[in-house]
Parts: sequence; structure tokens; C-alpha cells
Amino acid sequence: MDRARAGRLAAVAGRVEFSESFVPADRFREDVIAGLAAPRKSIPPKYFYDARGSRLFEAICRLEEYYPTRSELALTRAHLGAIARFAGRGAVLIEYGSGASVKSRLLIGALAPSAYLPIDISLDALRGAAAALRRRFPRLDIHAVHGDFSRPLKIPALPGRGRRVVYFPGSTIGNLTPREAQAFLRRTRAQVGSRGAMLVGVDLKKDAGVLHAAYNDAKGVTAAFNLNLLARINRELGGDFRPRRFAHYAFYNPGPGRIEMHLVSLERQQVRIGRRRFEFEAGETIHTENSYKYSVEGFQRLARRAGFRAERVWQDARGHFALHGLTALEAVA
Ligand code: AVJ
Repeated sequence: MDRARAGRLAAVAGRVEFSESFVPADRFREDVIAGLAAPRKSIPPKYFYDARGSRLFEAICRLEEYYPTRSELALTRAHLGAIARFAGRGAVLIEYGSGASVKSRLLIGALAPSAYLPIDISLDALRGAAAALRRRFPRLDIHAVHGDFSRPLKIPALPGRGRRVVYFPGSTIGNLTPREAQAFLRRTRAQVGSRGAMLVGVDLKKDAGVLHAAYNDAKGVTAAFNLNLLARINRELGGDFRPRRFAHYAFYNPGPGRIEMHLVSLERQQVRIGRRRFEFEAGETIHTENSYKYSVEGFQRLARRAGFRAERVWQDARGHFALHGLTALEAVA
């Protein structure tokens, strides 16, 4: 982002400060080509979220069948006092992937943090969130960081402002394999320091029927979200995918404990992206997302291996979703 844009953001939102962790290189083309050239085709799920994809995701969150958003909101409301006591008032609240900030608003209201640092890869999302929070909490110091939280990044040092608490809701951590999630938690542990803490939202293992419905909704919004990836490739990378020749396919895979989303080729076909050509057999798939589900104990074990003490856990009434309160272990194992 250039200085003029950063300046305008600060001007619009008043006390909002803005910093650039790094400029994310656009790896969309490279990642898509490499993913489709592999023997088992895949595309990383972070590429779902263009403008239309982000709107479709918000529509998913409102679906009857998609319980995670409502469950996490309900458990946050129900346990807000305890969650705030766990994090401590006056903490520096750092949010990874700040998105639609309903839950952050609840938390900020209860925690009264000394500063709020939303980190997001989307500049538009950051500006929107910062402006909305500025209106709601006119005295809150907001330090928006434009960057990719999945990589090591620079966070403004705010000495004397209280402990660092990272907030990572939404079960976004489920997109990572357990191995990647552990490495990610370990980096977060380094980021919050020895007095720091983390609040992380994790979708729970549950009846496969409930899981299946959440990723195969009756209105077909999840299908549209999945297929939108092909339209995005056509538009941004000059592809010639015919989305109607592919179908949304999502299922729970109990071995690894994850929902898998795929796009299945409905016939034998060839697709071009620029000058590259890719062959699809009938029934061959592009694996577009994993969404891992954890038992409470399973996630606690993972957190411990990453240098956290799993101190608290809050769940919704139906036991569908968990919010884990983790504190840094003195020495990282
Ligand atoms: C944003 C990764 C948590 O895995 O449930 C929703 C994305 N994909 N429906 C999830 C998603 C299909 C969502 N996460």
C-alpha cells in the first residue's frame, strides 16, 4: 500500500494507525498452476475470498445448516465475562484475519483493551473493520496491520500496554493440517511472549450428518462458493473453465477428521489457463479445502506441543464449537 492510501485511511478513521507488515506478493497464478499440474490436483482455500467469494462466505455464515458462526457467537455471548477475565482487562488484543467484526466487538466491549491490532491480508476488510470499530469505540487505539498472519510478521511494539492476547476465531485454524496448525501456534506463542495468551475458536468433532449438512446446504450457497473459484481463475488468470462441467463435492473424512471440499470434473475435458493446458478425467477432482475438526482434548494436546498451557475451554450448549483459552508456557518445549 502506498503512503497516500495509508494517510487517507488514518484521516478517515481518526485515531486509527496503519502499518504494513509486508506487501504480499500475488502468488495466485503460480499457486493455481502448480496445484493443477500436480498428480492430485488442489488449490489453496485462501483463494476463495475474492469480492464475490467473501460475500458468499458471509451468506454461508447465515445458513440454517452452517452452525459454526452461530455457535461461536452464542458461546462468546454466554461466557463473555469469563473470557474477558481470562484475557485480562487492558490487554493488547491482536486479531488474526479480522473479517466481519461482530465477535470482536463483543470482546472489545468486555475487555476494554489498551489497543486493538487487527491483522488482515485484505486492505478493504481492514479499512471497513477499522472504520466501524472507530465509530463504535471512539477512544480505542486501533493499529491496523496489513499483512499475512500465516507468515512471520512485524507487529508494532506497544511497550507498557499490557499483555498480548491473540484472538483467532472462526475455526480458520481448521484449514491447516494438524502439523501446520502446531507450527502456526508455535509462531503465535513466540509472538505473544512469555506473558501472552491466545483465544482460538475451533470446530468440534461431531455427528457426521450435522457436518455433512453444514457443507452441503440445501440452497447451494456452499456449492456456489466452491465453484466461484473457477470463475475467479477465468477472470483473473485468463482461464476457460466451464463451471457447469464441475460439481461441488464435500464429505467428512473420519480418518484425518476433516471435511474435504472438492470440485469434481463431470466429464473428460481439457482446461486452459493462458498457454497452459490441464487434462481432467471424468470424476477427477480438484481438492479445494480441508476443514479439520478437533475434540477438546485433541486440540489441547496440539496446543501443549506448541508451547501453550490449555487453561480454559468454553463451548456452546450443543457442544458444537469450542473457544480455547491458551496461556504461554514459560519455556517453549
Ligand atoms: C472459514 C475455514 C472456517 O471451514 O467451515 C465454510 C470455510 N468452507 N463452508 C470452514 C467454509 C465451506 C470455513 N472456514
